[in-house]
Amino acid sequence: MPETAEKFYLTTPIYYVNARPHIGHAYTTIAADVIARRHRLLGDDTFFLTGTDEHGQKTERSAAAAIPPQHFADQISIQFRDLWDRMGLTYDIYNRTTDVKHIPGAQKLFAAHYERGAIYLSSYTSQYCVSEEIFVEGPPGTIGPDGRPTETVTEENFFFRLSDYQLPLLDLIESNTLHIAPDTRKNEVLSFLRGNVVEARAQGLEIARSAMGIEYVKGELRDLSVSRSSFTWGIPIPEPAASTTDKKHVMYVWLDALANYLTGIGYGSDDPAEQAKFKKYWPADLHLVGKEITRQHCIYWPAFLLAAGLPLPKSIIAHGWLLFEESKMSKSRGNVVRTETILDAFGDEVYGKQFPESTKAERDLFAADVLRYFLLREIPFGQDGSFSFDALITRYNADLANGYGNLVSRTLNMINTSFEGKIPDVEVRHSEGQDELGVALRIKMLQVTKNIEDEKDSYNFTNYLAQISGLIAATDAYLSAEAPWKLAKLNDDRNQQRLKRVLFIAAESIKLITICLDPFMPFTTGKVWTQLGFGSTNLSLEKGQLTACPPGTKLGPLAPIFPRADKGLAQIMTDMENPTTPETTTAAPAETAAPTAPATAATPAAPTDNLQPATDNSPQITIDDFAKVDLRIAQIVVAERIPKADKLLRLEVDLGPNFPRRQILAGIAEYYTPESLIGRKVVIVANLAPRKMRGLESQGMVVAASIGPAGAPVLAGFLEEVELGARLK
Ligand code: ME8
Repeated sequence: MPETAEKFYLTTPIYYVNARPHIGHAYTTIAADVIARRHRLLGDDTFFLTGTDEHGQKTERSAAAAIPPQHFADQISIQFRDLWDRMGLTYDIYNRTTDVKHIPGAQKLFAAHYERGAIYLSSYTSQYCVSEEIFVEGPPGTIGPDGRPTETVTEENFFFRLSDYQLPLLDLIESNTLHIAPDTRKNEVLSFLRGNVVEARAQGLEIARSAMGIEYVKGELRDLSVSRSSFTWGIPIPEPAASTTDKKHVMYVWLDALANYLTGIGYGSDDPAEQAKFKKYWPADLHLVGKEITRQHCIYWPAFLLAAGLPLPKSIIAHGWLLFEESKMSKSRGNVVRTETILDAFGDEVYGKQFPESTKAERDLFAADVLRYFLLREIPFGQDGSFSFDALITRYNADLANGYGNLVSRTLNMINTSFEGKIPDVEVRHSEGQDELGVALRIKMLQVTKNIEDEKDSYNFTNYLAQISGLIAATDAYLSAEAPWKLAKLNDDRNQQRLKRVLFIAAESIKLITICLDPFMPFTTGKVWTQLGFGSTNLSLEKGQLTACPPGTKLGPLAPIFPRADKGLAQIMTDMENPTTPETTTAAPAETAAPTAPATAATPAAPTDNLQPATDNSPQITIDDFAKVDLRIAQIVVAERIPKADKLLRLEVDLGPNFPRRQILAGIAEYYTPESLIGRKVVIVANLAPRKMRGLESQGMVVAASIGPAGAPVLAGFLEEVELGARLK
């Protein structure tokens, strides 16, 4: 731990706004929050950045014509921010790439590249993967990293001379000047930078050596397109570059997004306070990212910084993926778990039942602690790990309800009954010789502290938390061996002294455990802290205070901290995520247009007497019947698969400013991908009685033609622009 206060600047990726957050996004942001809290606890001047990445082709397409992309981005960005706030995440800036402060900073970076000759204008044809916003090498039809065919892009673009940075990057990374962890990711980056030496040698190509003597293939790194001219949703490239072309270019979304790490702390601002902030915090101490965006952070980003004459970040750590049902949890696969499910289930069902008077905010914070602990204890940081509700409950009950919570409650309750709620007054050192178990536990406390300190920069959360679990178990074992409940019944002085010592040492251990767990579970450790009687003092890891537990401290009011979670909670959460089977198989398509009812929109009103069938066997209706059906124009703003429901998509539709947003379940998953729907204008039946399907309420129906023998749905749409909420008459 640093002896003096140091600055510490850390970042998460800024998330795309094309879909709502899931626990994969929460994973990175939680880990960053734990690191930020730990540094603050150590007294470091800490700055923690997160935010949203809002420009680019993907967002432009998602927004489509009717919702301006800005409006669309606003709607999704606020969902991320609201969730982080519900979870009590302590970011210092929530940076959005559409923010007025970001745009001049990103332009400044581009201009710096241009002025230093790192950017030139050219035109080319390449393959582009829109969902990852990256160029891909290969012929037309190449499959991109998202598993779909790439698109051919022929454009005039500005190019960044990435090829100039092959050797500088190799040297910086090999020498660890730019630290990349874990090693697997570092080696991946290095091998990409080196190229295939064996093959190149066989072809007679030039092989060179880096400063550390490692061979590499010269010219392996290609220049990178850093502007786009075929769409407009991005930051305009600045002068003087802009005047060198007739086309309107916007910055490549990755250059724009990476620049946020600079602009979030004041780069590009005229305000002296912002400039001072930049001077203080840059370079970043840590960029935390998921492993799939290592190349952008470990190759593009340092090259962009070198080209602008800016210092490099100190460290880039790439963690693994959360898997759900065996594959990477991702919005396009539809196998996501929403953090809100865990907040609501653990918060309301476990904490809310124990403390009915608690506020929703408290229940959220409690559940956020449970998720924080689980993700960082269960999955070795850097590796992929599976998420399951069962594992979450098992780990919670074992480590928190039975482990930490039980230790706190049995110790403090005994102090309450035996010593009128005051931490016993005892001079531990004088009696050490008589109390081997107590001495052993105190040695273990020091060992754990040292081990944790030795690992402070490894971000090995699993190991850190395992050490704390070990100390909890050792303290429990100490209590069982000393049996203070028996000592309490023996009234002689020797046994009373021993009782004091045992409870004092146990309290001391709980204090240490609580301090160590605080960055991981800030809400619940705060409660333990209050119960220990230190409510108003700050948790502090300063040297000398670790083991000091002032005797005579009056305990706060006691109550269980971690009520047991029932195994049935897993089913509740599963139902919240994977609602139950619909009653009939035709129920799902009926939410769009029943495939068996050709080309009809809504379920017709009940047949009126004496009316003849009009087409096929549809009865005639009157104009009044038709007027009952409220058909309106809506725009799909969220589209997600529903796990284990192959046919259904969950949509959220925007009906313009006069109506609230609503959720509709549509049986079109076999025909439309969620991404292709976002931003699309559709016709909905707005006054259909809501109905529950798979545990979710469908508040309307999307109108579609039903074609072919299978009744494939084709969504109704308009050729002209129509405003949201407009009624069809
Ligand atoms: O890539 N497991 O944004 P993004 C673990 N905008 N982490 C996961 C995850 C999973 N299953 N799914 C997502 C972008 N993440 C760019 C970044 S930065 C200048 C621009 C986390 O919305 C993880 O941190 O696709 C991953 O790197 C990030 O979300 C990707 O978020």
